[in-house]
Amino acid sequence: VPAVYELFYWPGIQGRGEFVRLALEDAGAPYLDVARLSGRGRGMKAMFALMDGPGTRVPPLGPPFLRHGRFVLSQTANILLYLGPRLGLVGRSEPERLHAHQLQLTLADLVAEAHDTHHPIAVSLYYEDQKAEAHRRARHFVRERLPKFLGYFERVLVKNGGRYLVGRGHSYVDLSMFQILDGLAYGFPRALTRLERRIPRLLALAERVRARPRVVAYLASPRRMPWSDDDLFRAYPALDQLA
Ligand SMILES: N[C@@H](CCC(=O)N[C@@H](CS)C(=O)NCC(=O)O)C(=O)O
Repeated sequence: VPAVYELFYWPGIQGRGEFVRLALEDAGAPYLDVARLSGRGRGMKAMFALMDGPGTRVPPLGPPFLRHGRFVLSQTANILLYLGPRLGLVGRSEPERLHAHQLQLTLADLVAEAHDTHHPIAVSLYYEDQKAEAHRRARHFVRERLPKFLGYFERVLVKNGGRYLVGRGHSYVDLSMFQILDGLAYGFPRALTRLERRIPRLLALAERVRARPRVVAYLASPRRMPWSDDDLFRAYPALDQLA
């Protein structure tokens, strides 16, 4: 019997865990969202115990991480590199898998830069204690970095035929692109609206992903947590300034 997938991530936010959740959900894979459960071997305590546990050969610096049998693996893109072939969410050839990974790592860079708009100086400080720097950082993000990243992914998509970001079919990269556009619509609605006509194929891709039956079911379920201002993307209007 193949071991059930166990995801470990902060309960209460979508965060980086959501890229892994979406893949598991879209594939209809049995999994446990361990830190959100209670009982023996579950919850946040279990998450911390595993991070520092003697059985964890290479400990993660932080969540998300995945346990599959006795194998523990962290880094979002790395987890998806592992899950992709097992869930049928990437093509078969090595070049295609590595290109999917390339795109996923680039999405992770975008996620980090979006995060750093509200935490430009230190993750350990509140947004309120780094507001001036946050505003300055966000201005460059919205004007320079976001158009660059989204323009890049639009080009990649068009070059690949316009339907999928990589290979000949749906992949975890398409799911992650959907998730990021959903987060941007929450955190940077004005900036995204301004860019809309430059990324028509990406937006169409996100709508196709949103309409996938298992994604529809997942988004309507209590397993999908709402966006909030404790998350990667935050609805701070001061950061969503175009001028
Ligand atoms: N590059 C890693 C980043 C992981 C990460 O930053 N995790 C956050 C939560 S989303 C965390 O709790 N990190 C602990 C820390 O950096 O101290 C990934 O993509 O998985």
